[in-house]
Amino acid sequence: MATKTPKALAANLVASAGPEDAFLPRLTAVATDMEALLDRLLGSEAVDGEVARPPRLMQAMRYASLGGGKRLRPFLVVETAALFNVRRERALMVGAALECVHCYSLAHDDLPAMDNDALRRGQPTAHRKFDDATAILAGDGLLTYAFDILSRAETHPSAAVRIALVALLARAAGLGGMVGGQMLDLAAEGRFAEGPLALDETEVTTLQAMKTGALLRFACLAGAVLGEASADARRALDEYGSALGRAFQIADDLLDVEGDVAMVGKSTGKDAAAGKATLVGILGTANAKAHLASLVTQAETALAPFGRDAAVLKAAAHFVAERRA
Ligand code: GRG
Repeated sequence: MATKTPKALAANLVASAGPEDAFLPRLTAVATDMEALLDRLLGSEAVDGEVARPPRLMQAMRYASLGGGKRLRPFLVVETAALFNVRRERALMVGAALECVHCYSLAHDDLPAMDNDALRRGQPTAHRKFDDATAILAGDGLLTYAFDILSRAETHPSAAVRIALVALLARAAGLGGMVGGQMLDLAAEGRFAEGPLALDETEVTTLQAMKTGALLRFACLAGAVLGEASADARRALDEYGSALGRAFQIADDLLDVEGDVAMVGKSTGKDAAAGKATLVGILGTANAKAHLASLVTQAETALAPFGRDAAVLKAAAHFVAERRA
């Protein structure tokens, strides 16, 4: 399978483009900009305060973060920030920080101690390409670098805005967010001495809001923080981001059941085999699809205060629900 360039990804995603014509070109534009920005940020020259950048670690960090991915999270930062006329370069910096966290989570999730996956974005996973220790350190390096990026004046001239972004991302990514959700996920699978943790629909929804939803919600809120938006606007984007995150996870679970490995770019059929707690497993495929449709409506409704300006974000909600990769 070839590396997924922004253009190749767009070709794969055409089937799920949604009703808004502008959506795919705008997603592709962010993916192209993100590639260039991450390439620059992950250069071989040490920056002020660093001692040196070990080449093997740099290569692994670049491998885990460049040359693939839909860049949906940076797209959401850029497009929510655009509602408040935030300069695109600033939103891209926040998108790059968020993508570093996302790519770290994928590299760590693929490790033998977690999901033990061989394939990610149509390529060997980071630990298969390098080795376990290097993949762990590459993930650690990406996570730490995210906060370096957020701290830079290039991200926003206001230190208060930068601190707000740091706190929001730390909470989305950590104990009460993605890492906490991953812990619950492994516990539900029965990875620990206590045996499998049985979860009902509400508990699975909470787990997913943490594991996957928290970073997507951050992406939508970050635009409002960058734009120093009103409390009402923040609330609206928070609701949009939460519904989008839930929709994303159900769509991901459906892809695991119904997806084609060549299109999805990672192994499929693993959730049921591993005994993972999913809403598709609890509700059944048909009910999960109905729930997914209602979450798309919720996401669209939350955007009402922004009128036509939010058309591309509405299209994003459809894309998330209907994507094939
Ligand atoms: C290891 C701390 C830690 C957390 C892992 C995100 C996560 C938690 C695990 C990934 C497993 C997984 C497949 C989750 C489902 C949702 C998800 C994050 C899918 C991948 O995101 P996409 O589709 O990927 O946006 P691309 O490749 O487009 O960036």
